[in-house]
Amino acid sequence: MLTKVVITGRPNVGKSTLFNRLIGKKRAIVYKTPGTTRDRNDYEVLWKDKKFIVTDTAGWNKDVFVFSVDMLHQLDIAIEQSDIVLFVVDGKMSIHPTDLQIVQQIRLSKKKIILVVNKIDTQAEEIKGYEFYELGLEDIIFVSANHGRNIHNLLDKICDNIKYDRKKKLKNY
Ligand SMILES: Nc1nc2c(ncn2[C@@H]2O[C@H](COP(=O)(O)OP(=O)(O)OP(=O)(O)O)[C@@H](O)[C@H]2O)c(=O)[nH]1
Ligand SMILES: [Mg+2]
Repeated sequence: MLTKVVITGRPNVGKSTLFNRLIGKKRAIVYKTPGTTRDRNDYEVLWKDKKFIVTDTAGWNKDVFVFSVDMLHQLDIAIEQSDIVLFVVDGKMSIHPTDLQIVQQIRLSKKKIILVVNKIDTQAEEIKGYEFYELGLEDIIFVSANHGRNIHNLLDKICDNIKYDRKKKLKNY
């Protein structure tokens, strides 16, 4: 079984843009309006000697500012079906109350979490992203999905958490 990596986070934080960067193609729909992605989107990624499945989750289009029971349910399903959670936040904004709720929910699952502070388009903007350390997550990375900034390091980080390598897997067949 390949490691499953799920991308989650509030609407409009850049999940689909990040997904497209990770798979190296424009496949997920990216749009300025929050709630653009309606369905889950899966793709296999090969990076160095590792392989994993990445999933872009649907945006929560009902009410962006209130974390509803329905959103919680969708989040739970996404987490349950994953091994590693990429929790994406908008580095151009401050921590949103929903971000806190999402972190709490992922933590309960005991799944591996990588906090991806997106929209850090330049080195200078990293300082702004430091406030996300307050979420208390160990693994944090500052990226720009739009510009491809730091995406290689994110791929390395994901792969550091994958136990087997592709060669071993192929040998097993
Ligand atoms: N400046 C900047 N904008 C970005 C970056 N990544 C994404 N965006 C913009 O953020 C907006 C939303 O991007 P999406 O990838 O559709 O966001 P999403 O989280 O998938 O949105 P939903 O599917 O609606 O939840 C688009 O206008 C993107 O161009 C980035 O690294 N920097
Ligand atoms: Mg999307």
